Amino acid sequence: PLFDNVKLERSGKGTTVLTMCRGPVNSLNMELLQDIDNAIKAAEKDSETKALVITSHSPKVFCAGIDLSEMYRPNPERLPKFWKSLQQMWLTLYGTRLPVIAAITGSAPAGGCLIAMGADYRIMSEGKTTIGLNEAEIGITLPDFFLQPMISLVGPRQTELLTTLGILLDTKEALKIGLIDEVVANDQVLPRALEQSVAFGDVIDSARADTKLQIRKPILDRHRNTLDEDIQKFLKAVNSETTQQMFDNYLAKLQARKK
Ligand code: CO8
Repeated sequence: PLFDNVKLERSGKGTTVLTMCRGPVNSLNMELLQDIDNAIKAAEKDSETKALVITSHSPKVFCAGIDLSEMYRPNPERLPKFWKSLQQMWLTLYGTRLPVIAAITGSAPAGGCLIAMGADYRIMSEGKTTIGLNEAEIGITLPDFFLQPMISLVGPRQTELLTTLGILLDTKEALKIGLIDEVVANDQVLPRALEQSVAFGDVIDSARADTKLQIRKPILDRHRNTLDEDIQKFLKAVNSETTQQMFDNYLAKLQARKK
């Protein structure tokens, strides 16, 4: 295989499926972020690929967000490289000319929601799954590039309400406010995503992609122009003892929930 943490497969009819497969929950460490970035670039270069579906190997979890071990008592040399790989993956995903359908087979908190928001269309499985930006629950301030795509999808009011309270939405609520576009049975998520990808892939490419990027340009430019500022904020936050203590508490809470 080309990548350790993602599978990239043509599915016929011009769609390539990118499956995140970093068990158990696709938490985003540097290697997974780099693999997602490089896999999207590989799909872009493939002349047979007209659309991309992004999904998870797990029927329960789409992506658990950032791997907390990258930020908890971090390796100081790796930390900036890790964050750069997230910034870069985001530029590639949000800015790709390919139409991207997120086949959200399970929960998508925090960074998992970010990946879903990078897509052009979101299909999520019904059930006990949740999606949203819950960083406030941990006690960390959301980076600007997490907020902007949510504002663009659900508007400033809903974004402010949900992110300041750190709320994760169930699929019904997420659908109602437009954070996702469809809810289907778990085993129908991928088939529906493939169907929808063909609909996007069939539109005259230049018109579709140029229009998409025209809409996304202000957000992409804003991110490109503040990469350094964003990394400094991140390093300052993670390197503070207060943040580290909040991670202590949050990790204990996650463990306790399982008992
Ligand atoms: N990072 C690392 N490990 C994780 C993460 C994670 N994000 N999420 C889960 N795991 C681990 C669990 O600890 C567990 O490990 P073990 O089996 O060794 O105890 C294993 O993965 C399986 O997890 P669960 O048993 O909890 O699996 P469930 O299927 O019951 O639940 C969930 C899956 C819903 C994904 C649940 O694990 C969960 O809620 N995880 C936490 C999600 C979260 O809050 N992520 C936030 C990350 S922060 C972020 O993405 C953005 C931060 C950006 C700003 C930074 C500025 C400072």
